[in-house]
Amino acid sequence: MQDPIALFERARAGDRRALARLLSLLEDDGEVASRLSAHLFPYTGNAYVIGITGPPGSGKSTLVNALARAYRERGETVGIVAVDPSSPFTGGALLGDRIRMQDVAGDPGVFIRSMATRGRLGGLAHATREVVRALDAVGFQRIMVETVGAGQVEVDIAQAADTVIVVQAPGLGDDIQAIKAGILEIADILVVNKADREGAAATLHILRSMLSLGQPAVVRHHGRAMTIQHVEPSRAGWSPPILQTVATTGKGIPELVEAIERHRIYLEESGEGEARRRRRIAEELAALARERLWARVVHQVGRARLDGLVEQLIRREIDLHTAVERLLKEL
Ligand SMILES: Nc1nc2c(ncn2[C@@H]2O[C@H](COP(=O)(O)OP(=O)(O)O)[C@@H](O)[C@H]2O)c(=O)[nH]1
Ligand SMILES: [Mg+2]
Repeated sequence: MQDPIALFERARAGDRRALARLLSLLEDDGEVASRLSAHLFPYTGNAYVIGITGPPGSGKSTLVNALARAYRERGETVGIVAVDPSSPFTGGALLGDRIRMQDVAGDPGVFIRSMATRGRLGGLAHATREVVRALDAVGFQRIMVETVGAGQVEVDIAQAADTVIVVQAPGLGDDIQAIKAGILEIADILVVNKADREGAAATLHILRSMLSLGQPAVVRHHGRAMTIQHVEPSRAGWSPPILQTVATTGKGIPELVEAIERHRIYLEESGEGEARRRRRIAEELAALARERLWARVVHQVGRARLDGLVEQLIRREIDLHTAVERLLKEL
């Protein structure tokens, strides 16, 4: 097997095949991945990460392509990670993503990585973060992570970004259910893409009114005006703008680039960026520690013993707390 550290050096020097191999090693998890991850960690923390999430077909990939072009024009290098948990194979949607991004696909300053779950949804968020860090470590300045905004894992992945863009499009996201799933709360910037389509104004209106519910509202109480704070503290000082774009023609893209820049400056000046990074790495540390500890429990105690405890729990012969205490004692 190739020396993973040498692979990293080659990837840093611009060898794209080495980079692809490197990412595969990281995705495979296990001992080599841990060693690699440890080795590249000191090189990370320089890229600006943008998460793009929203329903399938809203134009995320087309938007990513347009943004990548804009950043390339400014001389920045771009890493793109397309995550599709719904696709167990590297086919269908991911191939579509590549087609939508073909503008920038041949550009040496752009690297596109597609990720599918391959049946390990739990580890997808972690694997994506490792891949993003690797792209950061080899020097990509802007990293965009595209996810389908469907479930908790996708939300987790998007939230690992510095700026989170939530994309909606007329006719897709109008149904409140689709918008509600916690996705609006994580948006730093909202985009109504396909603004050339009928119904864009209606989508914009729905988003505006949904968003305003989360903003401080002035109400009258016993004749006096009172402000009700609904916003979470971290959101104070930043109201997510709602932009309209036509990703296929590039309309609205300069404004989107500008909004991302304003958000970046806001994060920096308010200290919120630092606070977010701190919170995120603490969460990742806890998640990884939990995973490792559990793996140790399974290894040392054994499946049979665990099955036995489950059996006792089912029969109510033992309670959860006692079961955990026993497991910990057996370590
Ligand atoms: N009319 C119109 N079509 C768009 C726009 N943006 C993307 N599309 C088309 O919508 C389809 C889905 O786009 P895609 O980027 O793959 O969406 P994703 O699933 O969210 O990544 C493609 O056929 C795009 O060409 C837009 O602004 N206007
Ligand atoms: Mg896509």
